Amino acid sequence: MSEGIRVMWMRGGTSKGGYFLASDLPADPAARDAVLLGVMGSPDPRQIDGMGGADPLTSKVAVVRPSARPGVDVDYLFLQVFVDRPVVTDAQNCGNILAGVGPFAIERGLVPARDGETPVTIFMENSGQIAIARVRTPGGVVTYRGEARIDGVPGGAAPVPIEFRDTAGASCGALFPTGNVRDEIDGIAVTLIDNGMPCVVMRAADLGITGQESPEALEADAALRARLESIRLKAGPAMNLGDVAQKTVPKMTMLAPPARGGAIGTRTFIPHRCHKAIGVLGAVSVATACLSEGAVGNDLAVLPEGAVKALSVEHPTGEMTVVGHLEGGTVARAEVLRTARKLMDGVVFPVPHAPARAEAAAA
Ligand code: NQM
Repeated sequence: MSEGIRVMWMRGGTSKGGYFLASDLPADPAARDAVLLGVMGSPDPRQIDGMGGADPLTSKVAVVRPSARPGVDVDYLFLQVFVDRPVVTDAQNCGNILAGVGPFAIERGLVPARDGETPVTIFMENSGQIAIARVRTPGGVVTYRGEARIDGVPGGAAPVPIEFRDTAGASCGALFPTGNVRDEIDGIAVTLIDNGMPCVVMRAADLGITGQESPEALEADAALRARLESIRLKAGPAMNLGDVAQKTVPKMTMLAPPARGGAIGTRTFIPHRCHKAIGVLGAVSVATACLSEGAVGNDLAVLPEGAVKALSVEHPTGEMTVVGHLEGGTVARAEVLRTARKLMDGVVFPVPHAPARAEAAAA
């Protein structure tokens, strides 16, 4: 394809990617994915011929359309474009890219802005769940400026609080898809959990690390990565995800006691690169494990009192606070604070013949 495609490039939380109207992309998923590989410049470890930033966190796409569902404003499909493989997957959701969906939908005229703040109700197609994002719109215009700070992003921006409902078991069918709060794989105690993101939760100490190492140090540890992948490939079918060799789920989170006054320390492989922070729904799932009696993490976490639990989830570049509302001992809904920023709005020119390149690279 030699013609340009309309796109908005945005930072959503601690991720970055292209936001498209569904009507601006090919309707056929294979043709769409070929275009998106070309947009990002994949497969190539440097993504030099595209917009991707040579990191899974900056090789992301949101496809947004008006929703036909009652009470819902827009449908959002998240697509992860692999950096170095010719693969585009919808097998996971992304709560960071989600933070830009509300502002994008208002800016593209899909949702009328109110004066002050505009709630945008979003159906997340990947997991079939609803999120409500509150976007700051003084005078009926989206503003990205503000004082809200999230770790992993320099400076302040307008807050985008997001509420998640009914996230339990979205991808795996149940919060604890094996029916157990704790299992064992390769001799390691694991909690297999899905509260919006399928995650394998382990104790860092059980894998011979402190859980305070840098992402670079952990990525350089080939033996650790091999152990994690062995556990992940076994966890996938056990979590009703099937063969996960070519999937970006489940995420692999190693827990340690908090080191900076938070509730829990985390290091997360997503699943082959170590996250510089932690994913949003990943953090919701990990926080839920910490709040579940008998789960890995429940005995490590420093938990606040009360039915509304604000858990500060520590990660390599700071922390993310997940507010869990408990009902009957389980997390009924969760909230996180994110920010987003429009970086550019224009036309992208994907590398032509991306499918042919993709096949050549896969061969
Ligand atoms: O868990 C990274 C991110 C994510 C996903 C990943 C996310 C989430 O930081 O909801 O946000 O785990 O692949 O954007």
